[in-house]
Amino acid sequence: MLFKQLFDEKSCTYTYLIADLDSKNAIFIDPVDTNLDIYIALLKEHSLTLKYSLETHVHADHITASGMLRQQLDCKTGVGSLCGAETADIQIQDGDIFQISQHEHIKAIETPGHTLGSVSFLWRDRIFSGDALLINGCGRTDFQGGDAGKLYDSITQRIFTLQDDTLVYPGHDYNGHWVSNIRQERTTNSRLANNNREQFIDIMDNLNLPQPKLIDLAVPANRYCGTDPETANQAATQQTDKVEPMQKHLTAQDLTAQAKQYITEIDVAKVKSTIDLNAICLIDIREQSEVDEGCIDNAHLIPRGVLEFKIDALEAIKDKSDTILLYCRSGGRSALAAKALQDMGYSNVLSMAGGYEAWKQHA
Ligand SMILES: N[C@@H](CCC(=O)N[C@@H](CS)C(=O)NCC(=O)O)C(=O)O
Ligand SMILES: [Fe+2]
Repeated sequence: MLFKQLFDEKSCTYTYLIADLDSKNAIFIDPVDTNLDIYIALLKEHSLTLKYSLETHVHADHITASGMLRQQLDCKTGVGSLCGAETADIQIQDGDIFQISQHEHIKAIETPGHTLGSVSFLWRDRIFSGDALLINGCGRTDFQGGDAGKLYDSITQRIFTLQDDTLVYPGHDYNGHWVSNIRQERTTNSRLANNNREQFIDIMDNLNLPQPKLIDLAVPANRYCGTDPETANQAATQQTDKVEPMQKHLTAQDLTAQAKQYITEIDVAKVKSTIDLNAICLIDIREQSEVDEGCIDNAHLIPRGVLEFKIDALEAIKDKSDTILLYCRSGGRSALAAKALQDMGYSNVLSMAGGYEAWKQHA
């Protein structure tokens, strides 16, 4: 086997390459866009075929190289199913197995808290903990559906329950460390070792960190695997036609259909005949380039990528039970976004079926 830990100095991000030198299959975890050439050269050097490019979460501080790796190398991209990355080929769920070769696989473990959809990956005696567990630290919990209580549960119930000598490879390190193990983090991590759940939540709620510099750019971009929506969609379609997944995973379409079972969709005719759009909170969740072609009057413009952490600040919403109507281009993204807001406790969220396309067509 080949295992490499690569460091992006600008964002202090760790990227991992795991490859089987017999089958020549490889997987990247958390690749960074600016290092694409290094990744491709590395794969070439060892004559490797990239099977998967996986994300531990939709990152807020750098742009992923997953979409570009998919375009250039035909790999599958995988992102946690609650991350809102609808163009990822695989919507990762707890327990998903990524087969590298006949005898080698990586298992996904849901570890929400840093973000709603964060996952970790377990390979042999190594856990790739993303930004859930960092060395002597942990990921912040103040954006993208982050939740300190959930993070505490993920770390204590899903990560610290692994064997003591499991190696911990984090998603970032800002202090020059590169690897730890479960025993060390369980017994010495300054946020976790001597604190109970309430104390941990209190620490996390009072970090007062500045926002990552790239957050407004990175989160929306990473929801499209770091490439622009049009190209990402095309690549995803081509991939589905060309390569059979190694096993059954949820596709973006499956996920949208699933979300629609939990949310309330309303069609345009009904919106126009029954809803006073000035009396509710209307949110257009499309990207700016789509909004530039027209939008519904008085809609708040909050792209899907930043919805979870901008919605709380929206003055039009006084209470989590206020009516919120979401729309996108054709009704897929808004269904997923409605589910995400529901999960955050908003109890009266509607998704406009058919989106802005349907709105334009309805006289
Ligand atoms: N200064 C960095 C911010 C880095 C940051 O906030 N990183 C996140 C992970 S995406 C975190 O959880 N950091 C934990 C910490 O700083 O303790 C930037 O502008 O990008
Ligand atoms: Fe992060």
